[in-house]
Amino acid sequence: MNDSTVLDAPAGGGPVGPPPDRVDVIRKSILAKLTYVVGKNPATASERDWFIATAHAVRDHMVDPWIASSRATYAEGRKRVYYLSLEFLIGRLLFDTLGNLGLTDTVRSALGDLGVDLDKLRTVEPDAALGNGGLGRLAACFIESMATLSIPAYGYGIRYDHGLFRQVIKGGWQQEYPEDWLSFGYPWQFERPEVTYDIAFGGSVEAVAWPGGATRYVWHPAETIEAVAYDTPVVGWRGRHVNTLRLWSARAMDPLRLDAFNQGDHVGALVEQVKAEAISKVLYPSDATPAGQELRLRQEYFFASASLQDLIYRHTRTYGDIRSLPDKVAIQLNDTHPAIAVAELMRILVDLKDISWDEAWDITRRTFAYTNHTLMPEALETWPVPLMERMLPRHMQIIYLINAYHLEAVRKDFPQDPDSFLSSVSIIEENHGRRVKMGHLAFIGSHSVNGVSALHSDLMKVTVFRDLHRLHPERINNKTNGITFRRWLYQSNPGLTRALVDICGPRVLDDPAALGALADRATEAAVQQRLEQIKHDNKIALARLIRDRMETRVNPSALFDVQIKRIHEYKRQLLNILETIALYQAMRAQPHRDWAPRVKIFAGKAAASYHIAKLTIKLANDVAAVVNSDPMVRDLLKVVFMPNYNVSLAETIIPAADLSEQISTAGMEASGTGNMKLALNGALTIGTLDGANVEIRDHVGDDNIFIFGLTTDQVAETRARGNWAEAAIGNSPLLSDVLAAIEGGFFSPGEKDRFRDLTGNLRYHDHFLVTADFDSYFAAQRRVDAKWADKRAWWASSAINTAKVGWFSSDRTIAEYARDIWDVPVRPIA
Ligand code: NBG
Repeated sequence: MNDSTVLDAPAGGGPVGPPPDRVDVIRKSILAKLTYVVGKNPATASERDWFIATAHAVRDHMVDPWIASSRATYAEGRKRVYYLSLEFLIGRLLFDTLGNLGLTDTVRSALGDLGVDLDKLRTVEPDAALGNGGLGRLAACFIESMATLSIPAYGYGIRYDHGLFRQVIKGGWQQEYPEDWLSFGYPWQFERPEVTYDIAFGGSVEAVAWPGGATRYVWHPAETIEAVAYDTPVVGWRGRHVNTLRLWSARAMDPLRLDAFNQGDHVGALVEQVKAEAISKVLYPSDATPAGQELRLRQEYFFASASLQDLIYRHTRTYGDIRSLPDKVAIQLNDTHPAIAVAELMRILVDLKDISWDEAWDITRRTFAYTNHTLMPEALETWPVPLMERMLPRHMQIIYLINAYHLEAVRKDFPQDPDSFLSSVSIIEENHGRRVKMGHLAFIGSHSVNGVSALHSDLMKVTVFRDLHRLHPERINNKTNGITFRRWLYQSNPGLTRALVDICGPRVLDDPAALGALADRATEAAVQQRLEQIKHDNKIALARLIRDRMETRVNPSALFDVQIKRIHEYKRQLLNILETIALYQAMRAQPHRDWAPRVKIFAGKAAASYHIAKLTIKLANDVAAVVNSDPMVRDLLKVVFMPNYNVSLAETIIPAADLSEQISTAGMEASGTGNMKLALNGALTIGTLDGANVEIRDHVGDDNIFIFGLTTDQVAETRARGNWAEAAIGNSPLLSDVLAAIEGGFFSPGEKDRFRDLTGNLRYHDHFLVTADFDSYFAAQRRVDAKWADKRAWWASSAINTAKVGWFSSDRTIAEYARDIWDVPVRPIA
């Protein structure tokens, strides 16, 4: 399959196909890497050896533009953006890098000459999963878009030894195994052993009298470890600009205690090292569930402090004066995980750089901006005051002082407001044991606070940040999320990309607005046939994967109905499973009706400690086992739960999807980004008016999306009324039958109670309104069936989805951040 020619063509057309001399150069370079970096000869090299050699050869092509980008930034005195994120869900890099450098065909030919298949190498690259879900993947899309728009930027994060766990499904249950992305080396990164910073913890603070009556605070830490930098170059589209993803690894100051070792205490000699290095050992296994662990706070301070020290060093070396920091530096806090950086910057400015408190605060606020990614109260980080005092005593003092000034201003400006208002805007939570509210710290320490979809940003103003918003009505703004089309269209769906270039012109690769031309031709039979054929080919590829991995056969002509995302109650995979059961029962009752054949595809991981989510996975698998072995629905319905969802699996599922499930309880999904990827690839959305679904509907139009269920306001009203489940179940024979089947052990023969916790929740604590939305969802699914039956209508809608979602490019999102928050210029490609 040679699908990439179109991507290697220069902007605006021109000759295609790699020049032979270029192929020759790359071939020699790959061979040299195989010999001198990997230390193997072609006769004995494995695919992995070839991958490492190829990655090194490709990496070479990023280094000159990388250095040039950095030089130009210095020479022009350009402002830099620093994106601080505890997660970067980058996935594989080979094809993305090749595509952006315009080298895919060259490397394919060079490898072909050597008898090696580039597409096979693609699959041996480990999938770097340094993130849990949407938040981490967004960070990865953003660093690529920043490079594409030639914004000088660094992504800062942690180089976890072990990323998100590997999910294995055994007997229908999720099991977690450690992930090992580094075990064969990671060819994209440069180790920077000379770039290290000391990171301190614990100890005490001494108040020292200073000449002139001032007091200075000196922190005497109990423990110091080192942060070591690892750099991965990130090249933008068309290879114009290269930025850096700098990830920190933790290292003990001394590798071992030699005295203890020599006395025979071999384990004790290593204790310090183990403790220090635990910080970058594993990605914290949480996705919008409470963290509450000391190690997590150590991780947060570790990477915030290392990143700040690094950028301040760069700044002062270039500009001398720290006071110009906000003119030359914008720091974006990706959620509250790096929020401690607010206190750390104040400490550096006041304690180490001798800047007055007021001036330091002004610098801090003008430098930081904060993105909020969730409204769920249980996911908003707070840290117990005693833990903060013990681990970061000086920072705790600084936070108290920030809060004191903040509350003083509030009292002055809002003298008539009651104490409840003061406690609501205070950084310190006094009610459930004293805790530091990191969202409040980030809000108060930033000049901009943004949400990630229009609905989410509006809700922020009336929920979590209602009172802070009253104090600072100009601060909250919206930046609707986006996705990088390079990965989520060009690399994952080359067939569709080629069609779009044919239909919309080559400009479409550089300017997503050009996709609009497809809408004008959405009803043309030839266009529709081509889109259908591309989708069919992608579905065959996915069907093969399903057969190989799960020994289940699915029919590529059936409707592929896809829900792929973290497993969470608010995302309501359970609603989808209940509807699957209802459909199954209906099919069994009337096997000869003209049902639209469906394949229900689920994938996603549950947090290891999240009982209900894990039980939901089990239910999906148990339903799959019954349905898939029932001859009555053989050609009509299949259910598949694909294990170990990750970026690479998403790249195979998304181009093959017909229907995109975005069915969260309204008001709960901050944005969603899978919804954008699926719509771009021509899937129709079935969804609630939640997160970015609302804006997707605005773009594609009501006729090309299946909206159902309660709105945010109706959710609030329903909850206020109470007791909705009983009525919903009582009024819905379908839902009653579904629950009866589960509770009767139909899917768990011999263990009727297996799903008691799920059905019990539905009947008595249906917080996510699954029962309330069930009938409306079932009806929407039947509208899906009807449209599917009318092929012309379906493919017109599919074309319109692709045509109308160009706005969801992360280039657009990043350009908005650049203009409204960072105040940096962008250089668009088109
Ligand atoms: C997630 C939201 C998603 C959103 C991504 C990226 C967290 C805390 N939030 O709806 O749940 O798309 O962030 O903004 O992971």
